[in-house]
Amino acid sequence: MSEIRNNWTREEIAAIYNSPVLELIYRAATVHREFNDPQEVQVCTLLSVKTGGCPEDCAYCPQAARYHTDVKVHKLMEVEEVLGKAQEAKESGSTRFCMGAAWREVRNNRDFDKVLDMVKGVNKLGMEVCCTLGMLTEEQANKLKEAGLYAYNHNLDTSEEHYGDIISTRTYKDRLDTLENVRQAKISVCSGGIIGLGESMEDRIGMLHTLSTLPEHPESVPVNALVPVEGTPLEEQPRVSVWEMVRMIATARIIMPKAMVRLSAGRVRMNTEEQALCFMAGANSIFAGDKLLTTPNPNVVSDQEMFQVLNLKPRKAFKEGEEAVKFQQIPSAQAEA
Ligand code: SAM
Ligand code: DTB
Ligand code: SF4
Repeated sequence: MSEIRNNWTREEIAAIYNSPVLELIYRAATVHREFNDPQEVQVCTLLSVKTGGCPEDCAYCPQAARYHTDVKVHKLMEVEEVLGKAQEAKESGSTRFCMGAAWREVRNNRDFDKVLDMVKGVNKLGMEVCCTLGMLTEEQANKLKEAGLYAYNHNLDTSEEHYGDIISTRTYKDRLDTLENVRQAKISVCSGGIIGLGESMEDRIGMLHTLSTLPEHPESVPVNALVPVEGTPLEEQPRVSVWEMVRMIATARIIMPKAMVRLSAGRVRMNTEEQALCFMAGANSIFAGDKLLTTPNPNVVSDQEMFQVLNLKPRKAFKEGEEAVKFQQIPSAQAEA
């Protein structure tokens, strides 16, 4: 039985990351089976509840006010409208609903009170409710927990060494402090990063090292492939190869065996076979719905078809409670294998 370790060294992680790719996938698939049901994949839906106009300078992000992108600024949505979207997501088979806001940090104002109401409402629907709102204080994390927040997403994005080339308006330590505030409030931690930002292999290993040596591993680790957006400094970045995605996912799976490893942004440019390799390598969660926050994502029907072809089943909310069977049962989906 593999053990859960928080003392991985960079050298150990590099050796795993650089092992022959088919051996790497085999090892990750083996570890995956020790801790998780390999057929089970969590289906999450994202909603941008406050879009664009962000004061930060994250080089990849279409929502930063300083870059000229096609994203239309939208103030915080109304609670009822958000709950309607959550209900729709639930009906299409999602069990986790994640609300994102283009904020640097949460402020103690009326908008935050509104977000707390959204959290309460989504929780009542029986979905796992997640938010990604930027930096949080301990007190704000406690308030979100009281409102029923299940998980909080705050990505490290890249290694500490590469961070300054991507974001200058806050520090790596700010990110880690927020993760600590989330952890102390007993909220499930979701933290991962992006590949394709122009980082080196050492940067990828550095990020995985930081995540896997936190006092507790994040419960959820999103691996995003950069979606290059026109108008951002990274618009011209070349596409990452599926093998790089597979190596990241497999390494994350091996060093953080119990985490949900999420195949996040970038799926629109991957076919079913490529995504199957990622599931084989231990990915066990996706975002569903034709939009991530502002960029396109595969539509629900094509994902339902993929689940049927690959014999995957959506994971239930909180691992119990109401069953989400709809996602895999659509009469039109033909197994095209
Ligand atoms: N403003 C908050 C923050 O930065 O924490 C929450 C929203 S922010 C859009 C959430 C995450 O989305 C970022 O940390 C980043 O990892 C990811 N992201 C943003 N733009 C992306 C892109 N173009 N491609 C891939 N991932 C992206
Ligand atoms: C994460 O790691 N990826 C999601 C979620 N957490 C919030 C966001 C991806 C955003 C991709 C760019 C966009 O759609 O704006
Ligand atoms: Fe703002 Fe978040 Fe985008 Fe950075 S990633 S610019 S903090 S919305």
